[in-house]
Amino acid sequence: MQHDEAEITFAASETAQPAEGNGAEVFQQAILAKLTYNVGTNPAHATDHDWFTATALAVRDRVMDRWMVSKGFNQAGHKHICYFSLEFLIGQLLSDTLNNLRLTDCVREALAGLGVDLDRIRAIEPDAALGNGGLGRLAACFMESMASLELPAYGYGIRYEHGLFRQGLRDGWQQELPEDWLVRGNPWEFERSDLVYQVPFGGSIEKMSTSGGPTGFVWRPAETVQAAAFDTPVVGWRGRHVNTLRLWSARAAEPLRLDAFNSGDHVGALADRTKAEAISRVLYPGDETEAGRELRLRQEFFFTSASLQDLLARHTRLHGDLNTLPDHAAIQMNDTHPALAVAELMRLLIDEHALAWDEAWSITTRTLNYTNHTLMPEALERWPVSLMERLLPRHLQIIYHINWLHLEPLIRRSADVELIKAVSVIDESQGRYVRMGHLAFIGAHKVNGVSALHTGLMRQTVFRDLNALYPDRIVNKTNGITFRRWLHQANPQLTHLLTRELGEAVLDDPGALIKLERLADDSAFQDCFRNQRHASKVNLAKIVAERTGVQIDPGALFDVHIKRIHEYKRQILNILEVIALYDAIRSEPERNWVPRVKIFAGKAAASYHRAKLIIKLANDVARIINSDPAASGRLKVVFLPNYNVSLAEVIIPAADLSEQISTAGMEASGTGNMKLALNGALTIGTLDGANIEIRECVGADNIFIFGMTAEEVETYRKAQMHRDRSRWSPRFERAINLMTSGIFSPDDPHRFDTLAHALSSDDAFMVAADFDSYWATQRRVDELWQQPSAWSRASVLNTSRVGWFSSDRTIREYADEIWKVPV
Ligand code: B1H
Repeated sequence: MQHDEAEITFAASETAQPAEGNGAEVFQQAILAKLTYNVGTNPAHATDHDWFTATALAVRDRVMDRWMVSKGFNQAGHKHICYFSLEFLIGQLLSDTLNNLRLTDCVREALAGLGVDLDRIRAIEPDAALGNGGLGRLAACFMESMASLELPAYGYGIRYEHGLFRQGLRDGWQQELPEDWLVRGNPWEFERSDLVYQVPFGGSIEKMSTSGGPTGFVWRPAETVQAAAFDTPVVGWRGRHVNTLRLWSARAAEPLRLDAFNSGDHVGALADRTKAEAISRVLYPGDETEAGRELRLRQEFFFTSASLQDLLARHTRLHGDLNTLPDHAAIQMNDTHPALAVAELMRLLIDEHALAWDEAWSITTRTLNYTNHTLMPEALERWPVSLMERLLPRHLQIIYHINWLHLEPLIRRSADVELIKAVSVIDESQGRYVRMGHLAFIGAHKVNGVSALHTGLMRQTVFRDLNALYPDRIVNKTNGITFRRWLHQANPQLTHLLTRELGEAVLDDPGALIKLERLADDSAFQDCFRNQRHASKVNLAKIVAERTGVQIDPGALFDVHIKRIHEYKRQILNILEVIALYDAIRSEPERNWVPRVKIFAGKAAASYHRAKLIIKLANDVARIINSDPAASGRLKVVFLPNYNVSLAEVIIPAADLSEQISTAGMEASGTGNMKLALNGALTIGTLDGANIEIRECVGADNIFIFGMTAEEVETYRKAQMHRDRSRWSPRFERAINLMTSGIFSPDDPHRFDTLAHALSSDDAFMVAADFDSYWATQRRVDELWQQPSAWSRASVLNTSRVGWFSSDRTIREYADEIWKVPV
């Protein structure tokens, strides 16, 4: 969507401008002014952090006018998108903002004139780590793409005081350390002290009118928590459009009970405050594991309710009639975490705005949409009915009625009881639970999966029966990533090469990357391509040395496995291959082994003991191999601590091989796979998630596919073959024996017995079954690496052919088929 230029000029000239122009000198003055008047220091005494804050504030000024114009545009009657997400994994913002405003060089020069190095001060910015992994990062990429496509959009979430924990390693064991990104202030956000909503909890409901049906009730909550808004501008490409990320912070309605305080109960006086503020205190660190805790439900309702109240207030102010809500707003629920929106929107419309049930239901189901991100049973949210009754009694009542209207036609036509049980929002198989996926599905206009395979599996498995009842509701929207962050900003060396060969247009149009294909066989270009990659690898080697003390050779093959640690992602398959390779190197030291560096990074959920043991295994294996002269120059193993967005930005441009080796059918999409391929890494992967579509784009010759397909996994499981140890290959057996021999854990030889036991009793993730295929495919990787020109060709083809994975494409599809807004 294009702005009306006249509208922009008019609105911009109405507002106060910061000093005109973007020259380095002007910027220098602006930074100095911020340093003096906002930070309160001077160049002689300024710390790097002071310089960072002053720079961020000066840059932020350049966003304000366009933000105001965009806000006017967003509210001028255009349909807007509200992206509801419990996670926004943003990372740092200074580099992103500078890149999108095309101000990086200018600010670098301005700071250099003041004796300050931009790279040094931008490293100081803490990551906004308000997410666990792919789901949260997707939300951040989508926000950036929506701004870049000039699509009116708001992100809604929680302003966690503490984001995802910092990962430390003590003797190879993960330690969770608190993360405190806000302690030194956040220069990007604006507190909207006038924007506060009341979010009720608990209490009881009363029937007010004698008429039957679900209306005419009042909820008398026991407690009310305030949601206070903090806004962050989301700057689109070339600064053309700026959207808002609105995050809610929780506060007590009554921060201090003065009577209690005065009578000497100083702790009790603050009890309400402590309880209320707990809601936005910390991000739940579980990734694809059911949190199932009361505080989590409070978080989910808190942000959903505040966001809906905000949306309805805006709509009422701009348009009056709530019946037109679906014409002016589309809400996207990022997984089921905001699925209470179905009941809360109904409650607000019926109880607070006096609409009839049918009217309210029509509005709700035309406004809400739901994205499913996982089919793993343990990640499907269910809330005990008893908990919901206590915390959200009115919502439970509304959910029962929704469920009744949903099931009644089936009951009337005497449908099969098993079918009714399967599609019911209430799971009564063992105890009583509210199935949030079902609620979201029934309350949504469209339901989408995040890759072609995943969407197909949604239709066949978890949502099979609901899909039969609502056959057009499920659609596929394969994930994407923003190239502004994951190519232009993270990899300036490659970007420079691309613009040199393809012109600046490649920055605006990811489709233009395809023109690189003609250079894939050009040896001079291949040299340039290898040179820029080498520079990134030197940079990563330096960071590895600083953070782990391990020296790695930038000439070796960098084999990278970076993501959350989870059994289905199969880091252990990779580690067992490392063990087997080490074993082979020791038995045949004279062979011409390809020098490899295995690089791991990722966090494990704090309570996921097996994942934490896998981290320890990686570290133990690394320690032994890295100190063995027999492996020297051939194999190194590195576990880089505290994987986060900023570290990903350093690792990805330096990766030669991208490990995407989940058990087929289990990784809904993956997005790291796209980032790595875009930056020229070849993928070794299973036919899972978006790997399948990556293969279609890059061509089967330019990707290493191995292992069972999702269908084969199903068959294998049904035949119980994953429980059959006699199927183990000798090489796999030997790797397991080495793991449990104590050579990697002489201090505790039995340390990894539980891992081995899990693999031998119930190899749920098919590690043994896929091992030989993985090993053989890794040897094909070795062969290709030994032909530098063939490797570079494949690498160039990866970069040139993955333009389709731009999140701009994904957002266009959502806009077109789900939100029905023009782009
Ligand atoms: C994904 C999650 C997730 N799927 C529960 N599900 C969470 C579930 O805190 N929780 O309770 C947190 C996260 N995350 C990921 O979404 C998929 O595993 C990836 O395959 C996918 O690429 C990503 C984005 O769609």
